[in-house]
Amino acid sequence: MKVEAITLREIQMPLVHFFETSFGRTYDRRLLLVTLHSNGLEGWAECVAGEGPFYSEEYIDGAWDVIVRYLGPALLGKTLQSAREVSGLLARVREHRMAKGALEDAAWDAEALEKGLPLWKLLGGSQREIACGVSIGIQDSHEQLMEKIATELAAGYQRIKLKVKPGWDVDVLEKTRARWPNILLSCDANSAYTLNDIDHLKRFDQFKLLMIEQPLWNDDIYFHSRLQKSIQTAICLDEAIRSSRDAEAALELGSCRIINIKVGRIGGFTDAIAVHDVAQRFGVCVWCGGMLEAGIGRSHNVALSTLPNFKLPGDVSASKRYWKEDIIEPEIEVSAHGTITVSDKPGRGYELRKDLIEKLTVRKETLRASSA
Ligand code: OSB
Ligand code: MG
Repeated sequence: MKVEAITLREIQMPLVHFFETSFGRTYDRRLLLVTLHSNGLEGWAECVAGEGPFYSEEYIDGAWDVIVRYLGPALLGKTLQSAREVSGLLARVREHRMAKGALEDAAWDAEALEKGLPLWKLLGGSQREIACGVSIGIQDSHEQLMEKIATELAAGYQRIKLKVKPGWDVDVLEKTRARWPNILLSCDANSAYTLNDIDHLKRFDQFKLLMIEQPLWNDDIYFHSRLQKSIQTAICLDEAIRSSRDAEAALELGSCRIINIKVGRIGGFTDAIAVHDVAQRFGVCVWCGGMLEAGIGRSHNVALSTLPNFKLPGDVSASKRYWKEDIIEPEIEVSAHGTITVSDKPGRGYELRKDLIEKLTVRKETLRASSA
């Protein structure tokens, strides 16, 4: 695969319903799509950097800039045997994992097409049907939240995750458990608490949660190990796990009992698979997180979720929960028992709606190898 050109484009899509976490509310998404052009093939990926640096330090304009200035030039004109070589070529740049991940995953997308293999098989996946859960944001009222939970359970989703923060936590969990005593329930704090909240977090134990996701600082591993010793609820790390080294450190320290894998946060499929493998070695289950992706990122998450240690329902849910119209065809659909069945078609298994993508594009730039 020769990297002849890379196209960046920003598309803008309004969410069907706003999404609120402890770090803020989003109504409209600005999405960076990356296309890698090679021998007439196109590999596509979606950069998961947000509109602002609030989930992590990365954000769409920063990702665009670092790709144009540094990451794109490091790849252009190179001939790759495999997408696995991409991370080595980009390693001189520190961090910027979401930007790197988009380039690497576009290369995986192209490699799957080149080899005529479904992407999930190329990644080493084995599960034909993946289990789906939903992440439900902070709402304007408890009633609105209860309604949303009821809708998702009726749709068949296997696990409900509620976003929490101080002031939107114990009451909300209590109401949910009172109405649905037996569902698989978890919560995600996106770093809204500190060690001063240990007594408060102990109160979560009564709700028999599957896990609490990233309660403490986004970059912390050590203090989560202290917290895990003090609470019964299993901690799941999201933000803090950026590499397989982080995963190993966290599992050795006992900082978590579950890991959320987001391919963008970790910087591409190669390292996401490495985190999956470390967790498997420790006998710890993983699940696939989401970043409010449109269809390209969503289909990549589906492919990753087929690896054998993705044993818990992920945040990989139907396109229609987020978008009036998704940019892929068919859209991601979830069965009445809360699963997605993977396709046997080569590549990501979902066609692009290029006319729609074009219509949504607000900015576009193609980078080419200088001496090509
Ligand atoms: O922490 O998992 C998170 C969305 C944006 C940023 C961070 C997170 C989330 C979600 C949504 O929880 C998951 C989804 O895409 O459905
Ligand atoms: Mg999370």
